[in-house]
Amino acid sequence: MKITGIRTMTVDVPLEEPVITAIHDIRSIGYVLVFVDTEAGVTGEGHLFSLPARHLAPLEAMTAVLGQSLIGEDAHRVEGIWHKLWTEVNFVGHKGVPLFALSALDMALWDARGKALGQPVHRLLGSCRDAVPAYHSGGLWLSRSRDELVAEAKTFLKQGFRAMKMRLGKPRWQEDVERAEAVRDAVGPDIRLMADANQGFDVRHALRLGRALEPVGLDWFEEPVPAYDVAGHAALAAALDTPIATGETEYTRYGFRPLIEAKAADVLMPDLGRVGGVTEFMRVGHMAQAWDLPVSPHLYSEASLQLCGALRNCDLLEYMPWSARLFGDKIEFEDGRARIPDRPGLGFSFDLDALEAFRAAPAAQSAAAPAPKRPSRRAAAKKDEPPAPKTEAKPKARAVPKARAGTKPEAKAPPKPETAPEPAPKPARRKRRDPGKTPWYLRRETEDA
Ligand code: SMN
Ligand code: MG
Repeated sequence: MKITGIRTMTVDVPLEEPVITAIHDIRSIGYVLVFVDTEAGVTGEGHLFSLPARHLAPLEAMTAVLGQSLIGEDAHRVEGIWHKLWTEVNFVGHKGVPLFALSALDMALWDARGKALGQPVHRLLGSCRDAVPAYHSGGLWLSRSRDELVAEAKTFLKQGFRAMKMRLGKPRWQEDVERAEAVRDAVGPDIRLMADANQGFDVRHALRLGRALEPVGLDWFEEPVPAYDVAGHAALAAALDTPIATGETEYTRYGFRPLIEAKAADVLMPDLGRVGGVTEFMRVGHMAQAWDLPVSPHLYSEASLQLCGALRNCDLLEYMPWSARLFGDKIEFEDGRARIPDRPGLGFSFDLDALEAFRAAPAAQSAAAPAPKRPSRRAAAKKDEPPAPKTEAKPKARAVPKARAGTKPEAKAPPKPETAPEPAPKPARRKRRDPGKTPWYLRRETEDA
């Protein structure tokens, strides 16, 4: 199934309310959507998200450039393509922006494979379950008062969730303990409760807090210290009965291997858009099986369902409602469990009509915009946060045709990639590229010949 084109599109979706964690002040989420067109008429869709949305421009550029290496390849050869891209980004790096791009492209390839074969991705990978327990992660923020925490936890219960995650990071560790106790009292002993410190503490603070939290019976204590402090995580994992979870900022199996070797994590949390896509997530999941460790996907709730459906040790989904607005299809819940979709591919297609209103500002503009001022942690934790900026239709300035999933390429003339960076200054609509004028760094071997 020959790949004929790669298209990208960026959207910036405002949140209903600002999200404050120990290290985040999030007002909107930026997404790069990527479309892999094939001569079979199937289009695979992948995506990555960016915090802050201002960083979309380099992420999109890398995705578009790397995507050029897919043209002419067989979309079913995901393993081969993964290694081709991995080799290509050796110089710029096997972490960061290149890995986001590789991840989104790999996601789109699996989606295309599934659509072409009429099978959900979990079945292509080898299925193990039809539904997975999900924990609600879209609340219980640091900015909530104790009463608000309790009320929100009860709302999640009413919605059917049997698991949820709160955030930690109050300046006084005693306050974090009081808040966790209040949530535990509100939900009862049988609900799975997790707590995420978002890397906000040093080891001593985390140890004191972790010891005081043991009676709360947390399912895990997430990122208690900075992610790069593997020894710190290991010390906490050894000292506490509460499991330690980490890994959301790691790239590839080479990021997870040292965590396992150092016994720094009881739960590994690969992020589909960062770890290296579906292909690499599976590798990390299988590597974790050799140590009998569970993995729980970080964000990417919709697409990650396919991994939960394919990995025996991936048995708890993080449900974050943010990305729901990207897709026409919605996650189906029953008694706090999310159904693994049986629709072909990843099972969630972009709702392009709805996303039109969220088209991101052009790259140059967003790159030039000043970074928003970050409030101090103390100020951020205060309850009276400013309201989220109003949703506005952004100017449609990107010179790309509206991306359409599943569109058939025209007969005999497969669509050319339309979003690869071009040397020519901003044409109103990108023209079909004459192969002879393709810049050398985007040219395929066949074109060189
Ligand atoms: C998290 C990460 C990024 C944005 C918001 C929240 C958090 C999680 O670490 O694990 O959900
Ligand atoms: Mg986290």
